[in-house]
Parts: sequence; C-alpha cells; structure tokens
Amino acid sequence: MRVQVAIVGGGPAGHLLGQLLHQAGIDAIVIEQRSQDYVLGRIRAGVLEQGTTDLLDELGLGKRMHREGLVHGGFALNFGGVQHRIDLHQLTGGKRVTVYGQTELTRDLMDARATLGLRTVYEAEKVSLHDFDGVRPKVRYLRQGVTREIECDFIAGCDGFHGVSRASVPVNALQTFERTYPFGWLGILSDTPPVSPELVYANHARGFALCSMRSQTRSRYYIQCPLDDKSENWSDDAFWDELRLRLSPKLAEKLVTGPSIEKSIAPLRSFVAEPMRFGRLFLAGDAAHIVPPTGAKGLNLAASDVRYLARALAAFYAGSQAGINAYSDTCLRRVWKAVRFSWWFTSLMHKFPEGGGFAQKIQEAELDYLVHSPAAATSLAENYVGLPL
Ligand code: RFL
Ligand code: PHB
Repeated sequence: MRVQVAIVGGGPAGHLLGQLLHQAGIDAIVIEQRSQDYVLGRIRAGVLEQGTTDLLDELGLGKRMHREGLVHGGFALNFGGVQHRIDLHQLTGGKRVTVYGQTELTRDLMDARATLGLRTVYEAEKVSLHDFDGVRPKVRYLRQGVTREIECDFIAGCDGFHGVSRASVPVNALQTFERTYPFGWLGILSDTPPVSPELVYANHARGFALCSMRSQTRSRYYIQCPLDDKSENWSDDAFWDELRLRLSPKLAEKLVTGPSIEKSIAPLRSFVAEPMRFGRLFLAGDAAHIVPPTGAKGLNLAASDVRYLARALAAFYAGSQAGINAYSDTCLRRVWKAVRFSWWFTSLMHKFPEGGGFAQKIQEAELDYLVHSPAAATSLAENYVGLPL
C-alpha cells in the first residue's frame, strides 16, 4: 500500500494530524498498536488551551466540546490554609481554558475519522520504520499474523514517549534533555460533584494536591505520592482522607466523596529530544517531549506540533520545503517554553524530599508574591492559557 503520510500512533497527536492532513487534501493512514477501546480507556489530560479548542473548531469538530466542555476563566491556588483565585480571563485580556477530557477529544477525532472513511489500523503489532533517511520511507507491521508494508513520502512519529519512532532514530542524531522528579501523582476519578467550580492547585507540607473535574458530576483528583508507591496501597477512604488534609479547611469541608472508578499513579518527567525531524521522519507530541502534568501542557503541545506539521506538509505538496525545514526549530521554541513553565510550576507546588525547611519557605514566599503581584500573576496566567502559536 502507498500513502503520502504514514502516521504512527493513534493518540490525540496522531488523530489530530490525520484530520488536519485530510483537510489539506493529503492522504494518510494511522497505525496504532492498541485497540480503540484501550486508547479511549486511558485517563489523562483535562485542560485545553484556547489554541487547542480553536484547532478543533477549524476542523469542524468542536460541537460536542462546546456543548459538554466547561469553560474556565480562572483557577485557584490553595496554600497556608487559604484559597486565592488566579483570574485568567482578566489577566490575559479575555482568554480562557476548557475542561474537556482527552478521552472525549480523542473519541470525537476517532468518530470523525470513521465517518469520513479514513484508514486506521488498530492492534498493529511489531511496528517498524524503514528508509526514512531517503525519499521512500516505509512502515511495516504485523496484523492477524500477516506482515504488511506501507510505502509513503513521510512518517509522522506520534507514538508517545515509549513508542518506536524516536527509538528508530540513530542515537547520535538526537540530543536528549531530561529531568525526573522524586515523586508521582496518584489520580482518582469518581462520579461525585467537583469540590469547586474551578480547578484548585494546592501546596501543602504533606505534598501537592489537585482538584480537577470532567463534568459537573465527575471529579478528577490527584495527590503527590512517593515514586515507589502503588495505587493498590491506597483504599478510596485513605485517598479522600489524605486529600482533605492537603486542602484548606473551608474547601475540605465541601469535598463530596464516593467510590473511585479509576485509580492510577503517573511518574513525573521533563524530557525533550532534539531535533524533532530526522530525514523524512517527524516526531510530534509525547514522542518528542514530555512535561510533568502540573501545567496541563502535554496534550496542548501535541496539538501545536501537529498544527505546524500539517502546515509544513501542505506547503511541501504545494512546492515549498521551507515549512518542513523549519518544523523542528519552530516546535522547539514553543516546547521549551512549556517545559520551563511546567518545571517551574511543578517546583513551586510540590514537596521535594531533599528540600527541607528552606525550600518550603521559598515556595511560601513565591506563592505570596504570585497572589499579590499582578505582574507575577500575569506571567502565570499567560503561560497557563497557552503562549501564542
Ligand atoms: P499518546 O497519548 O501517548 O499517544 C501515543 C499513541 O501511540 C501508540 N503507540 C504506538 N502505535 C504504533 N506503534 C507503536 N510502536 C506504538 N507505541 C505507542 C500508543 O498506544 C498511543 O495510542 O501521545 P500523544 O498523542 O502525543 O498525546 C500526548 C498526551 O497524551 C499527553 O501529553 C497528555 O495526556 C499529558 N497530560 C496532560 N496534557 C494536557 O495538555 N493537559 C492536561 O491536563 C494533562 N494532564 C497528562 C495529564 C498526562 C497524564 N499522565 C497520565 C501522563 C494528566 C496525567 C495524569
Ligand atoms: C486533569 O484534569 O486531569 C488535569 C488538570 C490539570 C492539570 C493536570 C491534569 O494540570
């Protein structure tokens, strides 16, 4: 089989790119190693920047998001027993974020792909990438015992942090930058009303906590936990008790608890691979970079990467190589700013085992500065809603 672009990975990056390429009249196939249900079963991001919601609108896929998503003009910082609101809308001249789960966004993209009759291969095994240093790259995979080969002009590596795309680039052609953090996030999903109408990020001597949501009746909560912890070690009651301890008493009082419908631990990491292009292979989304979830940037970065990539490929087919040549540098300028912000917000909000009293005092001073200095709050707000594309 022959296509113009083979997209490896059917997460949000791969599916968004598929839709953008279709809109540009470029023929693509999505090759995903898991089943559709498995991909939709992963509970991940919740907050979309305006640039991401605009992208969905440009694709004509924003209808359900506008109906069911929750538009937020602010969020809260909870520390020292008190809650402070960061007014995103006012501080950024009218910008907002939308709470709409990654699962829902991916479902909308999958449905659109199916309706348009665009090709997606699920449960592709042993996916491998070939000849992308030349002009006729190939992707091979095994499906139902048969090996298939797809010949293409370009490969888009949208297969996440553990995928095969980045791993296929010769090691000496990539430079990687990494920071791991000495803790993880234990997350819980429950069919209970959110404790607050807007997200709450809490800094507490016992560790970070985040109150988020998926709808008016479904909540998503996280607490910082040790890296070697296991979700099985946490009963629902133990989770709720610990969360309550990390929130101001007034907020803790309002917490409605119930059985968890999902509970899992995610490690935190900052990682960037440079450049994001090798020959005719382009890396996009988590395949190229990871940020800790504190700034809610990962999915949004994946969306901005594929937006640049789709434009670059459209320009290529219209006769210009300028876009594909600039792809990596253009993405990385934005990526590094999000990496910086996510690292900074993570450092500000978490308890670091090695930090001690000094680190705690510095965090308290910075939080106090943030909520009393419009200049500091504006910097936080403009990064949170998303830097310009
Ligand atoms: P994904 O979502 O990992 O999708 C990659 C897809 O590739 C498939 N794959 C392969 N396919 C073929 N062959 C192979 N060899 C393959 N290997 C892997 C995988 O099965 C998968 O389907 O990457 P993508 O598309 O780049 O999307 C990135 C986002 O998923 C990620 O950045 C966000 O979820 C990060 N994130 C958040 N981002 C936000 O913007 N806002 C948030 O509020 C937010 N919260 C979060 C998050 C991530 C979290 N976790 C669990 C890491 C909260 C959490 C807890
Ligand atoms: C989420 O709802 O899953 C979520 C929200 C904000 C974050 C991270 C995760 O910063």
